[in-house]
Amino acid sequence: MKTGTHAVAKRYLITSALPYINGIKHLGNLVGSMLPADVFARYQRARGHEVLFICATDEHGTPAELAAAEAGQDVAAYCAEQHRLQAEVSSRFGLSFDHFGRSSSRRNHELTQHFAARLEDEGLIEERTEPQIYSAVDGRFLPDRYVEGTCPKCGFERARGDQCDNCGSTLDPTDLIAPRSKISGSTDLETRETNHLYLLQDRMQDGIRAWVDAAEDWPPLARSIAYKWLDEGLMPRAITRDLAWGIPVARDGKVRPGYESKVFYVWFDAPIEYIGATREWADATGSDWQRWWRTDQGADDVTYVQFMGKDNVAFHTVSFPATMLGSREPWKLVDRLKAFNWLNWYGGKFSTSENRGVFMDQALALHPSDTWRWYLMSNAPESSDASFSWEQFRTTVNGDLVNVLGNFTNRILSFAGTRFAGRVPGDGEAGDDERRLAGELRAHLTEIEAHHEAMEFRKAAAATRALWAAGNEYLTRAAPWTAIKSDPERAAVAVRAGLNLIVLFARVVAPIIPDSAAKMLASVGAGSVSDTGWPDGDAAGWLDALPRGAAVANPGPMFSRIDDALLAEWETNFPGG
Ligand code: B3M
Ligand code: ZN
Repeated sequence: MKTGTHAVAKRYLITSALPYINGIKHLGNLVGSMLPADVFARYQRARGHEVLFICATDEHGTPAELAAAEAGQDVAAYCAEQHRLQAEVSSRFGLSFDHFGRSSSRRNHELTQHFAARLEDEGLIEERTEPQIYSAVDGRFLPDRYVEGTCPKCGFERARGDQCDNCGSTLDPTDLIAPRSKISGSTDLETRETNHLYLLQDRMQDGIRAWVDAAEDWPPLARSIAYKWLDEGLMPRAITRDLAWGIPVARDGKVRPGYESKVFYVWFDAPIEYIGATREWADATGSDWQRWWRTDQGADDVTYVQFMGKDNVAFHTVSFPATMLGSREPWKLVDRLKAFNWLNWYGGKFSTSENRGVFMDQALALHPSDTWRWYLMSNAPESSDASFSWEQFRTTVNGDLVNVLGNFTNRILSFAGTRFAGRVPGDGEAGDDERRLAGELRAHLTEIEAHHEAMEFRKAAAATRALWAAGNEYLTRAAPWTAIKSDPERAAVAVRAGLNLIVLFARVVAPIIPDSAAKMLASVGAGSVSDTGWPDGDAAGWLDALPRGAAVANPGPMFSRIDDALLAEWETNFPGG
């Protein structure tokens, strides 16, 4: 039942935005990058394509330092532990990364320093002197987020040096009224001059615009964000910060004089880790990383697809391309970029700092990963923001998985068990009903494929539901439970078709709910998800693919119903609003 050699295998490089290191991610983070990237990776693998799916933790920057300080841990130890926890929960969610790396890896250090050196040699980096807040008590310059004070626009007393969380204005630390150090609380702050490296993105404006113009395959959200930045005009941007934790501003192993207590800015090194993590993967597996990233080494026939939340789009359509294009080296740039809106927690926001919403580890303690995966993908915030509610979660899980897919599987398996001795019936041949069904299945499948190719996940899920409905309607028409008395051969044909539909449904839904798909395949002895791949060939053949006479076994309910009591419990433990 291997996928046929239907088309020429392509190569897909797939990256998910890198989850920040400061704790286990919530469902909003998951649905905005890692999960859809996984579904796309699984789909393309099932189609027989060669996929490299890369992710990593994003470990530098002030939030990492602050979170480590809060946890009372050394920042390196904190990051190592959080990386392990995120890797573990990701694998329990079925995220099938080929590699889950770390932006603090040696490879990323090398690459980041390499890019900075190339950019400098191309005349695209300039050292600038700027006034910055120095704290005598802390004995250091304070990066933006380490300064707090009163917002000059709205009077909020806990505004940060980079922005006010109350009114949303973008700020400079020097704008704050009554500024104080976030580290020591000291108000003994002064403004001193210090140097930073600036990437002269303004000089790359035309090159980047030409590249965006040529990027035909981006969805509207990504294009409009990129053009907004380009139309406003690209500005030189500081790529160093006053921090201890990060990638040293060094070249050929020597720290740049005056940069002893500075590191590269987290948004400079984080996207480079897509390459860094690929090198980590290559080191671990003895593979060739260059054929994925260097267009002179074969990467020109890679399709590179990125997944991210909308707040990350500018960094991927402008800043990271500026780094790569500016190096004047043959790097592979993104071909297709899928951006997501927000999944909200009831009307408000999921919040890591305020611990609002459901986090990945908590979600798995409540219900199996597949039900979350199905719920999140079928309600993905694609064309607009979406809002989580327990009631909606229940409706989706009970309505689609329990009542439709689970019920179909259970009904046909138990009937085969009681009336056909737990075997795929051998009698009778397909008739008009089966031919009509095959035609419908082919049409649904074509639609599902188009949505997966277009990375339209909600639509892919909806079309998958429609496929199940077609199978259900067929069974209702064929009604083997009545036909068994009057026309046992017809009943045998219908049950055989039904058992084969379990296989078809499993193969088609596997990218979204892989564990359940595996269970479904096992129930009819159809091999593993990776063996079976995506259905192709003649649709009539799908209905007669299992060996006649083969044993089948009902594993019991595939999905568990969410009842009123459970719903009430969750609503109490994770209140909305
Ligand atoms: N870490 C996403 C965030 O934490 C950020 C993505 C980096 S992708 C290179 O908001
Ligand atoms: Zn404000």
